[in-house]
Amino acid sequence: MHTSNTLNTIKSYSNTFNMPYITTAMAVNNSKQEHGFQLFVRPLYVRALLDLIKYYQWREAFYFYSTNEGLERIQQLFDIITEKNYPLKIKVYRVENASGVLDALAKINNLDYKRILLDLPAQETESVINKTFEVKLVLLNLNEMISKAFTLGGLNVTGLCLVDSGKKKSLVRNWYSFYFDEVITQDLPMPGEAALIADAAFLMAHALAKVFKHKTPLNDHSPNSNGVFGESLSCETEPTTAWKYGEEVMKALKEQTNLTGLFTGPLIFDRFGLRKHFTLEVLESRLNGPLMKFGTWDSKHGLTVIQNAHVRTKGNNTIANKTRIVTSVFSAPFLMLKNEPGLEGNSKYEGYCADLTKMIAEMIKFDYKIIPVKDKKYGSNDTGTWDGMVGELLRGEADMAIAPLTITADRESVIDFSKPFMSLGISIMIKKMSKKPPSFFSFMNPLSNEVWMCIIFAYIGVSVVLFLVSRFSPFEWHVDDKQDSVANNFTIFNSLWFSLGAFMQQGVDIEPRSMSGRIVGSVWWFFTLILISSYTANLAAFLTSERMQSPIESAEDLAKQTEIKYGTIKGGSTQGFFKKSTIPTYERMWAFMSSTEPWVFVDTTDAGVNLVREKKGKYAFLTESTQNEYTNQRKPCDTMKVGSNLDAKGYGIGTPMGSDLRYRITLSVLELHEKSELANLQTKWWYDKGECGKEGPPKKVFSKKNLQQEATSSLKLSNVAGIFYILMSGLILSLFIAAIEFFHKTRLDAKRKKMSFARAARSVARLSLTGQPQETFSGNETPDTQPGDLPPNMTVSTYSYCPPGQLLNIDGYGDANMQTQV
Ligand code: CWD
Repeated sequence: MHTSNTLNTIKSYSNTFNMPYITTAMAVNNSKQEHGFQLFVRPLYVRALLDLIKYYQWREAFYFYSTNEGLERIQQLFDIITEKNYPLKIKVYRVENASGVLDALAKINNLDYKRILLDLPAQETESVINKTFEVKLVLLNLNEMISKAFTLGGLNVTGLCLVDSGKKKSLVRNWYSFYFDEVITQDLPMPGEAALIADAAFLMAHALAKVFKHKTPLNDHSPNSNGVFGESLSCETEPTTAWKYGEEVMKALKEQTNLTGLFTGPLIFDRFGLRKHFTLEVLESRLNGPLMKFGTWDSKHGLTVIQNAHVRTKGNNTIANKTRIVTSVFSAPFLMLKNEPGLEGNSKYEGYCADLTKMIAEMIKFDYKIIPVKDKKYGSNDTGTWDGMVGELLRGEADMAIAPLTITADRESVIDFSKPFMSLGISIMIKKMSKKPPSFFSFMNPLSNEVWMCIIFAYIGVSVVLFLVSRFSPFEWHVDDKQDSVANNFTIFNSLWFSLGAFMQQGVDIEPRSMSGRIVGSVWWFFTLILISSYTANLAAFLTSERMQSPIESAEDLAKQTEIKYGTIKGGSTQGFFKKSTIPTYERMWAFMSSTEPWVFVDTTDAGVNLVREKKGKYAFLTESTQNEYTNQRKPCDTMKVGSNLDAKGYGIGTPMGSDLRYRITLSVLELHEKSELANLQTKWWYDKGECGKEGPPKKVFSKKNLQQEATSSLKLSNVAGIFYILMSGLILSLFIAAIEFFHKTRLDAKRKKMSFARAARSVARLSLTGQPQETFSGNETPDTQPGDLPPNMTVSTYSYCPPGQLLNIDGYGDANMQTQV
C-alpha cells in the first residue's frame, strides 16, 4: 500500500530501476511534471469539482478532510480557483472522523454556509450523511455508496464517480461471488479503489502482452522462476542495474490508445503518467432518494447535466400507485375528530384540511390516509433535529403535510412547499372587554375636548367682534323712536345672545344691519352649520356603536406594559418570528416573553385560547390570524382580535424534496384558488359554522389607528380646523369692513357739514364709544341740510346714514311718517 507520503520514495526507486509503477494514489501535484516510471490510474478531478461548484453557484463552502491526500486535494482546488479566478470562500477543517464533521456542523448556524465538500473515507462519509440534515454536500468519492438510499436527513448529496455505475454489473456480481464464495444475484456496488486496482492490472496485462508478444521465451527475456520477464532484480542484494525492459513497458503502458478499462473507462495517459480523456459520473441524491445519475463530466466537454434528472416534471409524470400518508395536526377548524363513534379511516376526520386533502386527492387521483402527527408539533429544529410534521416528511414517514403549516425559509430548505393555500399573519387575541357604561356627559363625546374649548373661545370672540363692528359701523345706529335717541341693538349682551341663538340654530329678533355685522353673522352661521352637522352625525354613530374598553390595541401597547402577559404556541413559526425579529418592538416582546414564566408559551392553540379566557384580560395570545378569527366566532364569544397583523405569510402543503406530487399539488392549489373553492371552504369552516352571529370575514379590526378613523371616534381639532380658519378670516374681514364704513361716514360728514375730517371723526367716534350723538354745529360750519342729516340746531335726534337715493325720515325732520328707512 502507499500513500501520497510514500509516493516520492517509491518514485525514486522506480525511476532508479526503470520499474514501471502503477498507483491508485493521487498524483501529488496538479502541475505537469515528469513522474518517470509512475502511472496514476486515479485521475485528477479538481477541475470537475470546480465545474460542479460553479454549476451550483456556491460562493462559500466548508471542506472536511481527514488524510494528507485530502490536504493535497484542497491545495489543488485552491490552485485552480486562483487560476480561474472563481470567487469561492472555503473554510477548511481537518477532522479525525465523521463525528468531527458533525461537531463542526453543529456549530454552524448560518444556513448559507451549509455547503460542504466532504473528503473522507467512504464509511465516514456514509456516517455523516445519515446523521446530517439540511446541508448540501459534494462528496469526493461516492463509489461505495452508489444505489444506497439516504433515508435520513434533509440533504442533497452530489458525488463524483469514476466507475460507470450502469456497466459490468455481471462482472461485479461474479467478482463478489468469487470473493464471498457464494452466488450473489443482486447488484452490488464496485468499490472505487477495487475498480482502480482491477483496471491497473488490466492495463498492465495488456502492456506486457504487447511488449513481449514477439519475443521468444528462449532468449534472455523469458520469465524467470518468479514469473518475471527478463533478468530478475534481487531484493536481497543491493541492485545496481535498471530493468532493461522498463522503458519499453512504460511506453507500452502510456501508449495504450484503444484500451478501455473494465470499470473506469478509457485507460489513456499523457506523457506525465496522468490519466486523460476520462469521464466522471455526477450522481445526485435528493432527500430520501437513491443516488441518481445527474450528469457527466469529461475533460473535453466539462459538466453536462441531464435535463430533468430528478423528478421535476410538471404534470405528465406518472405518480406511483400507492396510498399516500398525509400528516396533519389537530387544530380546529383545520383538523378535528368527528363527534360520531365507530368511524374508521379518513372519515373519522373533518375540517378544512380534511376537505382540502379530499379535493386535491380527487384532482390528482391518489389514495391517501390521514395520520395526525405523532408529537403534535408543526416542525422546528431547535434541538438540531427536525420534529413535528416537517420531521415526518424528512424521515419519509409521511408523503405530504396538509395542515396549517407556515412556509418558512428554514423549512423550505429541507422540504418542498406548494404555493400557499391560505394567507395569514400573526395577530393578538385578547379577552373581550366589557362595554363602557354610558356616562352623564357622553353627549360631549362626538367632539373632542379641544374642539369644545375652541368653540367656547370662538363664541366669545364672535360676540365681541360683532359688538365692536356694530359700534364702529355707522349703519348699526338707528333712531330709537321710543326714547327719542340714537340706539344700537348690538350691546355686548345682545351680541352674546345673537351668537348663542345662531349656535343653537334658533332665531333672535335682532339682526345686524351693517355689512360688517352681517359678515360676522354669516361666517358664524356657516361655522355652526358645519359644526352642528358634524356633531349630529357623530353623535348618532356614538349612540349606536359598542365601544370596547380595550387597554391593548396593538403590539406596541403590549410591549409598553408588563401587567398583561403574552405568549405564543411553542416551536411554531410564531415563536420563530419573535425569536428572529430585529424590529425593536418585537425584540422587546421576545425578551419579555422568554424572561417571564414559561407558561406563556403553550403547546396547542386550544391551550392558548383557554389562557386568554381564564386570565380575564391578563393574558394576550399571539396567534395566527386564521386561528384568531375562528376562535372569535366560537362560543362563549368572549375573545377578540386587536390590532393589525404583525406580518404576512401563508400556509403551504409540504412534501419531501423531489416528491413526484409536488407540482401537481401546486397546480391543484392554484386551480382551487381560481375557482374560489378555497374561499368557499374558508367561509364554510370559519363563518357558516360561526356561533357568534352571522358575520363574514372581518374587514376591520380594533386598533388605535383604525379607531381614530372610525366614525365612533371624537372629532379632533384637526378634523374641523377648516371652519375655524374660515371663521377667523370672516371676523378679520368684518373688522376691516367696519373700519371702512367708519371712515366713509366720517368723510361724508366732514364734507357735508364742512368740518374737518378729524372733527367729524371725533364726533362719529364719540357716538361709537359713548353712544352719545354728535355735537351741535355752529358758525360757519353750518352743514347743508341734506336728507339724512340732522338740523344744525337739534341737540338730540336720530342718527342715521342715508345712502344717496334713500330717504331718512325722522321725527320733526323730513317726511312726517316717523319711519326710519335704511
Ligand atoms: N402555529 C403558530 O406558530 N402559531 C399559531 O398561532 C398557530 Cl395557530 C399555529 C404554527 C405555525 N402555523 C407553523 O407552521 O409553525
